[in-house]
Amino acid sequence: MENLFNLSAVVPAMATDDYVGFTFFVGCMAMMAASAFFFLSMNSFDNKWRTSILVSGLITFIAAVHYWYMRDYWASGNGSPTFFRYVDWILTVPLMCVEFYLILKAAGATKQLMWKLILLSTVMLVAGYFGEGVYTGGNGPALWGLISGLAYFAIVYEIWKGEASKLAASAGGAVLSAHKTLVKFVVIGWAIYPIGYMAGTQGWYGAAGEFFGMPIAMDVIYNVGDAINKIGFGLVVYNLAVNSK
Ligand SMILES: *C/C=C(C)/C=C/C=C(C)/C=C/C1=C(C)CCCC1(C)C
Repeated sequence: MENLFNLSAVVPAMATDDYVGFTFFVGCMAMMAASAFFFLSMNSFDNKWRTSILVSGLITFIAAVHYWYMRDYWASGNGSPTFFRYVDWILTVPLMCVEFYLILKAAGATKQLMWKLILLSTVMLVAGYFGEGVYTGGNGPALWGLISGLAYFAIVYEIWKGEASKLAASAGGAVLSAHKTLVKFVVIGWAIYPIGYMAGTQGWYGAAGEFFGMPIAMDVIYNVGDAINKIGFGLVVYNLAVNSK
């Protein structure tokens, strides 16, 4: 009964030298702040941009909820929250694909293009989860990582050289430049994740893992990647709405 009033016994405290836990904590705060920013600014834009800004806010909000949980999971000494990490991604990455569709819709983007990107991102993430959480022995992580990587390259091709890039070129102006920036996020920003994966799983690429020092660093890499990509993506869309108000 007395424990009821002793918060430290109920809420796990995070050690001040726990730098991995700290990145979960800061990540959570950043996602919350970004969500408030996107949601509150939404109504100041023209109708045609509101859904895009709403989706930006949903991406960071879903991440904020997961980071809240993952921060706790980590602080309680459970290690890497692999399952919830992937639940977060399987919800937010398809929404990032929806962003591409939304900004290119006026230029003629089809639902088919949207579903293609969503399907590829699902393959990329399910394969990644198999390698990181299910088939973790032997060649498992390398094999599933390769399959995941192929789906990743297919996404890059589609938005950089494929149909999406042609639509962006035909739209021109602010839409084209926003599309180009989003492509850079996918090519450079998303490439952070396979590095985290190599640091956290066993495989021929072991040197990467050893250099970074195993699972601990993997979460730092993923947390930094999420902050850059989720908030950055949202800001590109926000900037597009501002520029073409
Ligand atoms: C907000 C979360 C985002 C943008 C997550 C993106 C995740 C990836 C691009 C993950 C990619 C992976 C590979 C390309 C190979 C190894 C396995 C993954 C899943 C880490």
